[in-house]
Amino acid sequence: MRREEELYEALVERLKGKGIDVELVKSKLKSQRIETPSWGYGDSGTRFKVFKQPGAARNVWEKIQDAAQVHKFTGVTPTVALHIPWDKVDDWKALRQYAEDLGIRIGSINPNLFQDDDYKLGSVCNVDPRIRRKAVDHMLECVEIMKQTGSEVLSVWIPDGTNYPGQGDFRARKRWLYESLKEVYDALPEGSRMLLEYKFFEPAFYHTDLCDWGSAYLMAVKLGDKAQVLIDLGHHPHGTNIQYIVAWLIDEGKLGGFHFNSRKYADDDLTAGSIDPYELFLIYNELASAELDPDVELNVAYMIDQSHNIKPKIEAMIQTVMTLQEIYAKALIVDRRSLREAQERGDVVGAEEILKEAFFTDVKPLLWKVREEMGLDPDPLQAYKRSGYYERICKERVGGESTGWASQV
Ligand code: PSV
Ligand code: MN
Repeated sequence: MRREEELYEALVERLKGKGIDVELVKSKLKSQRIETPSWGYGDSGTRFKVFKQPGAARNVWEKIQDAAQVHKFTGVTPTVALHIPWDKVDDWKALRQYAEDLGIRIGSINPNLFQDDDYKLGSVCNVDPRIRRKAVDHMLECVEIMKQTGSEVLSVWIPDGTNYPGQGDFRARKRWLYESLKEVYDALPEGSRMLLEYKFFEPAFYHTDLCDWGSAYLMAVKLGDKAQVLIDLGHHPHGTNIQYIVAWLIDEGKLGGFHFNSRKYADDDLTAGSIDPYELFLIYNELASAELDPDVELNVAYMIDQSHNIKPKIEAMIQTVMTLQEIYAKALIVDRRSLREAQERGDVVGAEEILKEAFFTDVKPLLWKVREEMGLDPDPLQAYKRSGYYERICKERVGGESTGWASQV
């Protein structure tokens, strides 16, 4: 027997001994879906410098090519998120077809309300009705794009806020925010959703209009069933218990989506799980616990929101996807029956140990088996590196302008 097979058999034996349904865990891992962001494939940087990378995608067509590569090697990333106007094209039907021919689909549509000179003092919360109109019209344009691309998610991040006390009227801005979102909400295509992403600071530094899960939740409730909250892991003050927010939003039926990334200091868009994998595990633990509960209805769009400023972009994306698979697997093998019993006994140490045991279990043999059964290479990162794709795009993608963070267009 091969060593991988032996390790897999030993793990299965151990998990079965704890009453874990290994086939269920494997089927959950096979049906895991993660959306990658078009902007993660193009050049990006900080406000100090964009370091251009050889082979980086220059336009949406090349971004889709790269997203398709990530799906080819991981098998779990069949959709790509677009950012408008960075990814704007004349013929949406052609773009949709192009993606489908490469084996993927267009996922969420992300309006951009932060890179137009008119938005200096805000978009939908701007004191000037002309600018508020422009921002709403841009979101309505994104709704049209959803219809043409078959997208079911409008992912809205409102960057509005103020930099100084007295600069704006909080209550008036709140009403403008709601009115604007309501007009867009009412135009959403049948069967689609609006996800509201909050962020506590940046680009504004004194206050932000949609700053936390409470404000996003409130807006989502006022708007209606098609509006839900999106959690971007980089958008909280230090020390925030994100897993608790996850649990509350799930329980209220208002958790709609995730932007996976990681951060050390601020919204750095670092690789998910790179700074605190245990935090990511505790977040996934809440998700897995709800998924395995027959009384809970969940419809969560799992998306990556990362800009790979110094890592090779496709490698970084595959690394992220593999991390999300590994952490999800660890959450799926938590011994939930023993955990509940420990909680009922008031056994604090025992309960915590159950979580730690799952977290520290090496689930790689399980993922190896799952990938083999999916007809994939068990090591997507190495398989991609061997494929020669990177060398090819470095030769082919020379010159030309980039769309996205690097160009600000
Ligand atoms: C804002 O920081 C954000 O998280 C939003 O999701 C934007 O769409 C994205 O980053 C742009 O990179
Ligand atoms: Mn985000």
